[in-house]
Amino acid sequence: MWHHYLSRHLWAVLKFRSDDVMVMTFPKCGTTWMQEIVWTMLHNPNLDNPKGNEAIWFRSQDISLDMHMDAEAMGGKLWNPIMEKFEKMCPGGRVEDGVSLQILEATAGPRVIKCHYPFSLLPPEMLQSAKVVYVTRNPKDMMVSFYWFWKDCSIFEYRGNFENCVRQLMNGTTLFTPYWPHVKEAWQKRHDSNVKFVYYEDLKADIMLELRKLNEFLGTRLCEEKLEAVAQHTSFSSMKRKGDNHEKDFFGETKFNKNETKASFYRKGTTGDWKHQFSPELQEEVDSWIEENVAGTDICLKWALGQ
Ligand code: PPS
Repeated sequence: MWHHYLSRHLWAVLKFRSDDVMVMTFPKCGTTWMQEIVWTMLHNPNLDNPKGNEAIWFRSQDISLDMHMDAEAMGGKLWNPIMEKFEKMCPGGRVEDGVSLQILEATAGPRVIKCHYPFSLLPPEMLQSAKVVYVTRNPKDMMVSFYWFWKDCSIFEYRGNFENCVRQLMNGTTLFTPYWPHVKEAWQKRHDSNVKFVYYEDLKADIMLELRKLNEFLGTRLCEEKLEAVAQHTSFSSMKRKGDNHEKDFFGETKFNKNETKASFYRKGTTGDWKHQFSPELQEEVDSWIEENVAGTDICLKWALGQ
């Protein structure tokens, strides 16, 4: 489905620009956090840009979202709230030509583009112009986050349990899998001058250190005081406070079954939550999967084993 969609629409329409910044991730690894960080550094360093009050999902388009708009792929169900917003943002636009793409075309630079596709599905020449910030996370925490998102977001109608979800992620039978090639392709490109490889765990451990590195990578030249302000503005509590109100705008009333579960897109925002979710047997299985896949590579994820 991806290849069909990509060749039919995406690369025919999307032209990368020299000031584009793409936030690329396997889902649930810290995409939204990084989108807000990059957008704020580029567009709102004084925290006075009124656009900053809009949901990040409207300021930073997701090029992998259009795939979900395919009525057939989603069992005929379109993301209505997004479509309504799209009509306002892009009058006269045609859904079948790619919603995010048309909004992106009309977006003033520097654009912050969200993407869950791996490098191998992107045109190689992209890196001659656009910069890519790739974020990854302990795969076990990604799995927990993935599960709760699928379970609580009513639009997916996910009926599996945690183990089912983990197995689908491991055997590559769910959206955006396979996981390993996604991470490994980015890892291989980590020394490219237009690529910044970031760990969610490093952002959690020392946000200022990571912001200083991003400042250099993006060429934003923000002083320490401004970086401090960005750190505050993009902290989990700050993003959750604003973001919980934005969820309805983006996903519509039915998105999370809030009354039953108090669920939210901004769920916990921590590292190591997997310890509360995995049985010892499942942990062993996932650890073996990680071990097998990092064997023979220098990819830095061995620290995710055991613990
Ligand atoms: S998505 O749907 O793929 O775009 O999701 P993604 O944004 O990649 O991942 C969602 C998880 O990131 C957490 N999150 C944050 N953590 C720390 N700080 C900030 N500011 C932040 N914003 C979002 C979010 O809570 C999800 O993780 P879990 O573990 O589910 O809480």
